[in-house]
Amino acid sequence: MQPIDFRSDTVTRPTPAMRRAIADAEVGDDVYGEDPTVSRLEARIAERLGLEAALFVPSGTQANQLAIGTHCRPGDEVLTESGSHILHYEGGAVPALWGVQPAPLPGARGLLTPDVVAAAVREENIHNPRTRLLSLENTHNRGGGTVWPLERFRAVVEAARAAGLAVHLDGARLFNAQVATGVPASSWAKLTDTTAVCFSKGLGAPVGSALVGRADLIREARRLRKRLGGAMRQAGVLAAAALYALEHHVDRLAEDHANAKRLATGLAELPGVKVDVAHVETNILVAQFPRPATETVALLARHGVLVNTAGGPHALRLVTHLDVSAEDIEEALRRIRRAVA
Ligand code: TLP
Repeated sequence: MQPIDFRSDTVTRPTPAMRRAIADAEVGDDVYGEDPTVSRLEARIAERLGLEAALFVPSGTQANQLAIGTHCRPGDEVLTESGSHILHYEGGAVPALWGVQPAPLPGARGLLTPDVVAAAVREENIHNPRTRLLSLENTHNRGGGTVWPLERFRAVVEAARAAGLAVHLDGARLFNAQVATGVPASSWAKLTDTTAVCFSKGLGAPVGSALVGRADLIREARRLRKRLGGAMRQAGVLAAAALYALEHHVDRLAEDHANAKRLATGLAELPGVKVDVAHVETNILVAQFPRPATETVALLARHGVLVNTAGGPHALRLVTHLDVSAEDIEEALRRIRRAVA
């Protein structure tokens, strides 16, 4: 039995057409600035997001960390929602790499309010860390794929600006937010100093992310990328996949969103399973199952459905993507129904 894999949208494999784009890529040594495909990708993503410059990096984690290292100095503080990826899933990098203190703020499904941000900014005083940066996430992963409504995002950014903070956006799934709302990704990005986007999530590229932002910040991030060992040579083979993904895999994210909604509706009909179907906005859903989460993960795996835990004792995360079809959703629901019967 072929497993149906909802662990993450990172598990996709490059399509035959993407593999052809990879094979045909024109390359050079990007450390010398001589890889035309990387340069094209950096120009294209900066333009798409309405920002000045971009840097191609191996991972979303590195894009976020380069932003923090660029905006902050040791002893500074970064404000971020308490469920954010930079707090939970980046190996403690914020303090480990930069000597920066993260301040977790209370949010609702990953979203903050201007008041919460304003209240968290510390006054200038020798006792206090300097509050330097606000880091937001759109869509919000642990929040369940939540999209930031643009006006709320703007209000929160304004609260940060009023306090003199820089603003970073972890937009690993920013194109999911675009497709779910019809609001261009640039509308959020243009309000930030730096935005990270991933090509290796819903867009289906095998590797790669970008840090996009003001030219002076991206120049500094380029230095830090070298320091972290993230400067790559003939990386055009990877950039070609990202370019292909940007061109061909953005609009189809709507299918992933429809599949997630259908999956949520089917799960909500199972005895003891709780899913907030109305809050499934993009390609991520969080469901509560009656048994402890790790037990359910193992049980479903035995029935050919792969999922991840999602933080809470009973919470599971299911993510739809390019390699899961509408038929796979129906088959997965049959398998899950059998497993929990
Ligand atoms: N998230 C992964 C895991 O790390 C949890 C996943 O499977 O969802 N920002 C956000 C919002 C992310 O969800 C991720 C990946 C990243 C950054 C980091 O990207 P990578 O994995 O490329 O370092």
